[in-house]
Amino acid sequence: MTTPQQAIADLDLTLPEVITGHVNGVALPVKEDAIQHAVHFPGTGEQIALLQEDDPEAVAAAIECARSQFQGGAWSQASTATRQSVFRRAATLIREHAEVLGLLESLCAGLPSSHLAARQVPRAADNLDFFADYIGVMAGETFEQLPGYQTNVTRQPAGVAALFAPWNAPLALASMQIASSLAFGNTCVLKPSEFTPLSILKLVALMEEAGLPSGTINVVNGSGAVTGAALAGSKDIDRIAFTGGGHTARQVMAAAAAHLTPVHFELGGKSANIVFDDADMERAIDGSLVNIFSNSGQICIAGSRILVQRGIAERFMKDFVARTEALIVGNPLAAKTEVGPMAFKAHWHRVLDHIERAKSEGATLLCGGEARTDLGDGYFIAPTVFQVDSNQLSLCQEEVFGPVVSIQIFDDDDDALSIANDSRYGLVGYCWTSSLARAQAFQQRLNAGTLWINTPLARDLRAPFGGFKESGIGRDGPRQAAEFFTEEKATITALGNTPIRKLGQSN
Ligand code: TXE
Repeated sequence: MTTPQQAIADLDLTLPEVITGHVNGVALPVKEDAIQHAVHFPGTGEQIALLQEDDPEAVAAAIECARSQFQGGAWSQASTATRQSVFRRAATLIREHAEVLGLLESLCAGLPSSHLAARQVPRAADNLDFFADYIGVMAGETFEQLPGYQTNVTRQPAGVAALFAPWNAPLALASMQIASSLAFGNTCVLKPSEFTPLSILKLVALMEEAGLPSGTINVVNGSGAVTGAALAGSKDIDRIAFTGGGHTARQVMAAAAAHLTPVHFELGGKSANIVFDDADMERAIDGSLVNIFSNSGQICIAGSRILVQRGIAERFMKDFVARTEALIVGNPLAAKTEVGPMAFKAHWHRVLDHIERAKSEGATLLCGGEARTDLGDGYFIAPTVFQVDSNQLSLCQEEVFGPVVSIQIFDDDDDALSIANDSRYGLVGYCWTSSLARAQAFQQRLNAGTLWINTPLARDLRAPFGGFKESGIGRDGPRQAAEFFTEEKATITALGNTPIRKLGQSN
């Protein structure tokens, strides 16, 4: 078995004993009296490093650094060509360091490293390239309808952005927050999850190597309650982008309300994966497996509620369960692993609690349903399939965020739609059918930000991404990011001697 130590040595890496924040281009010093959190490798549960918590004073200093960099203009007023070339150089460096980034991500988040190096790490590079392209073609607006006047609408960067990255896909998601704020000239203070700090620090180092001025991205580390709360509650930030859970989002929003700081939220989902009776069965099974078991189910777009039409239900369930039982669960550093552990121990317990609750609420267990303690001390859970009769079970209403899926049988399209929409979330949906008309009719009535038809995730960065209801506020996307991370401004110019009312001349 590949151990973390072996994988680290193979890539000639050295992990810091104590991970600290990164402000103004340098790692913060280790302080004797600071609180430290242990960072564990979820594949074995062993401690791989310590994380130093940044207290409110350290957070304030990071914000001040981002502010002074913003006001200094080295990034906020850099030409578009400069920002494009830094992004593109950083994207190239990310691709060159894909293996290292994949390993660092895997060491903290427990995602299979081969999957990371092949998919999620390149995605971080793609995010930067995409925004580099976008800022090269985005335009302001001009209105000429008012006779004698010309109106120009332009944008300027909002200022300092506070970015909160989650632990389930830190690189892919933090890089989207970084790209969509920095592209328009903002600076930022980024807080990674306390469980997954390593890959993000490397990403920031690569961006600085690519020419990003020091102080443009500052990283603070620590728990949500201390470091996160200090950042979210600061009066000196101009925007908050948060990816995480709804419970935390409510706290962040309450903190932001004190200063009316605009928020952008990418939260959870309980997405329906609908298999109609005219679906290509093999494709539907392949896709449904990917939709729930990618990232061990720790993914906001998980297709965690499979709805299958009665006529094909028996065959679908039989094949789906057989393939689920054949999934390779194990060490995320092993090349063949398909399903890794949960990212951290408390989350492992949380997912196991969901499973027990589903059993006690009467869901029928078709496979899995337990921890894989036979695999050692890692946070493994057997991929789990339940059959349910009701969408009201907590299993169908609450985001489990693990390798756990429910299957419910439906009779007709209206039935499927009403189950799919019966959720406080509305992030995405998937449907499998050979009738495009059927899929389109479904698309018009599904309350979700994205519908994938006959495919698992295929991300088009041009399209908006985000959710209805409790799945979030706002959308990722180029135009949407421009709207959120800039202040829009109108300038109205008289083109000649347009009349002006004469006041003070009544005598
Ligand atoms: O992460 P949290 P949690 C969902 C998933 C999961 C649930 C809870 O269902 O089970 O959320 O996740 C920081 N002020 N998603 O609680 O709390 C924290 O340090 C400011 C969906 O384990 O959302 C971390 O950096 N910040 C999701 C970040 O918030 C605070 C991804 C996210 O942590 C804070 C992750 C505070 N008071 C979980 N408290 C997705 N959309 O992909 C915590 N934080």
